[in-house]
Order: sequence, then C-alpha cells, then structure tokens
Amino acid sequence: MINLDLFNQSSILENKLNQSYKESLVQSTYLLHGYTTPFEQQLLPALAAVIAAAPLRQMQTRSGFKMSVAMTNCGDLGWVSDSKGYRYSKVDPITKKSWPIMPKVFLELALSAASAAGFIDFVPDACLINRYEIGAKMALHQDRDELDFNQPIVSVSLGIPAIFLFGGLARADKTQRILLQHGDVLVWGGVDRLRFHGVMPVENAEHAVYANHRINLTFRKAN
Ligand code: MD6
Ligand code: FE
Repeated sequence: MINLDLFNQSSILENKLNQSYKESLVQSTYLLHGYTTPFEQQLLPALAAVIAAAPLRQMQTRSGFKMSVAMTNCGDLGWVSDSKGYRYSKVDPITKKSWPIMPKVFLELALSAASAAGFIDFVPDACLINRYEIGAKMALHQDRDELDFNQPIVSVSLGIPAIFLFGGLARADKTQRILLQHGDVLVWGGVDRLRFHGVMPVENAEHAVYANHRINLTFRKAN
C-alpha cells in the first residue's frame, strides 16, 4: 500500500500501514495496488448484472455537453448529471426505477479497502460506475455532492490503465500524475477529501477481460 504524500515523495512507503505511520501523515490517500485480485472473479458478473439493469449512458453537463465517460450506478443513490446540474438521485432517469442493489462483492471490496486504509466505519450508499473508451477523460473536479466530507471515497480501477490527476484544494494548484492500473484501489478521505482531481484521456490499450475499456467504480456515502 502506498500513501500518496504530495509534499514528501520520499515518505512513500510500500509497507503495510501501521498506526505510527498513519499518525505521522498530513495526507490521507492510499493506493492499494492489485487489491481487487481476490474479488475479481465475482466482480465481472456483478458488474454485468448492474449494467444490464441500468444501462451505461453518457450524461449531459449543465452546460449541455455530453460527457465522454459513460456512467451508471448501483446502490440506494446514483450520481446523475443533466441540464439541471449534478446531484444524487434515488431513481435512474432512464429506467425510472431504483438503481440496482449494490452487489455483495462490490460492498465487500469497498469495505475491505476502506478499512485497510484506516476508514473503519465506511458504509457506502452509492456506487458510480464509469466506463472510459479510448480517448475518454474526466475534467478536473471536486467530489462535493455528498453530505458528509468525513466519509472517504473508494475508487476501483479495472481494465486498461489511466493517468489520474491529483491536485490540491484550489483548481489552479499543481497536479500530480498517478498511474491507475487494473486492480488498483485508491482510497482517499480526511484532509484530501476535497482535492481537485481528474483523468487524462485514456490511451489505446487492450486488457484481456475488459478489452479496450477502463472501468472505474467509485464508492461513496452520499447521504
Ligand atoms: C475515475 N474518479 O477514476 C474518476 N473521485 O475514473 C473520480 O472522479 C474520483 O477516482 C473521487 C475519488 C476518487 C476518484
Ligand atoms: Fe471524482
């Protein structure tokens, strides 16, 4: 596990997290390499079932642009964007039904990763599923549609790699580039919760299971 300490690269440790190390940190972001491996076999069919019930779709931004990333959700709440802006919704605007229930394996993975990073009381009620095709990207943004910023975010990367841009608390702050590969889980919270971040255009690649796609599962406690 690597703690992403932006101010002191030399303090990056690959050791297991221990209490003294955790307390010495300014930052609260952890990259868990290959963390999905034990969950992998169950993840794919669970993901397919969610997408079958709530299809991936490219949402519109408030200003009317179509996002390059296709999205859907599972859990009690789903993140949606349209001409009225961003928000969480209990209902899928396409199917007019509740979002699919969060698969058990999703929840297990999210809870396990959160507690590995020291967030022991994380109970996500929302899982956003992002699918990137080659060239898809996500502009720099903050995750601030949730009620409680004390709750962390667990972000799972599957399929082809992407470069994650990790900035500061102001949009203009310098960004760090982090390679997110298949199986990586990024857990962030605490003082890092409102950092600006984004995803660079995904480069052409092929993954044995996910073909030319990058899938990102982002677990949050929205309400
Ligand atoms: C993505 N992720 O990795 C987009 N937000 O595809 C996010 O926007 C994100 O990965 C908050 C925390 C972790 C994330
Ligand atoms: Fe985000």
